Amino acid sequence: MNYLTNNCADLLHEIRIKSPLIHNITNYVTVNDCANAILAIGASPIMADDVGEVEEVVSISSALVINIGTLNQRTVDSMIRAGKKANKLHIPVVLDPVGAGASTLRNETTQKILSEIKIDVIRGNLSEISFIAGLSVSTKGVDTSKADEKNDAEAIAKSVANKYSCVVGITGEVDVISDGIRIVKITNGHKLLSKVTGTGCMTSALVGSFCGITKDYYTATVTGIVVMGIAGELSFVKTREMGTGSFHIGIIDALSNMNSTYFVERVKIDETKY
Ligand code: ATP
Ligand code: TZP
Ligand code: MG
Ligand code: MG
Repeated sequence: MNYLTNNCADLLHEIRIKSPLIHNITNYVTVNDCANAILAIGASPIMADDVGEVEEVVSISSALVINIGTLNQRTVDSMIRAGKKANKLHIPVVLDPVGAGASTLRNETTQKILSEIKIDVIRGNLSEISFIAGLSVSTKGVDTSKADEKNDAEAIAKSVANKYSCVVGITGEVDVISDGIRIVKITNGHKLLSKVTGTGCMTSALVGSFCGITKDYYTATVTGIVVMGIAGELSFVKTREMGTGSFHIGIIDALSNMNSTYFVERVKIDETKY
């Protein structure tokens, strides 16, 4: 077993002991899935987006996840306030730039968040992260576009990680994670994961959960993304005849049964040092 697999497996064990509180400012499409994913992996969710309470809530949390999926003028203000408070208190901040590239509000908000808050991890699809890298994207709303799939995920992850001094996780059929120096590729997952809305949001919520128990955000990001991939594989084994509704619920079941043994047996990571 290599050291990265070993460290990820340790985090998986530790999260159920520490049960960190994870503050989410997220969207109304997948909010319940994110709360259940966080609980299933052993952490504790709080969804709070009113400007009147976000600073207090983030102050008692171990990590903040900002997801712009259904952003509006009111929640953007909350995101900025919560993010600044988290920075002041050295609480890790994860950004899921849902639909970045799709509208002026999403684009300007993504830029505002990245310029006013120190983000520790950005997790998104290739279209969203390509937009952040400054490439022109042919966006298809919140889903990654076919045309952007030709982009070089490894180069983009590395350059965005360096630009914002953070960890970047680009998910898809193959996931690519970089901290600007290291690059890891993950081939866990199942294609049905792209047919259920919220699997990306849940992945970001899981990444946030692991960031709540370690300062090693690179390992936390790898752990969160691999765990979602394995949950997809295990859910498909149980629900293959049934369709995407049962597959969706099977993901939460698999997360709740996840342990270091499943992790070590199934993990498919390939790390390159540059
Ligand atoms: P998109 O909107 O493009 O679907 P997203 O934000 O929902 O993006 P995904 O890229 O779908 O995020 O990632 C969520 C999880 O699904 C990750 O664990 C990823 O590895 C997995 N996944 C997505 N597509 C596939 C695929 N074609 N094959 C295997 N796993 C996949
Ligand atoms: N519209 C706004 S947010 C959202 C949709 C469909 C959910 C996106 O979730 P994910 O995890 O990126 O599929
Ligand atoms: Mg998806
Ligand atoms: Mg997404």
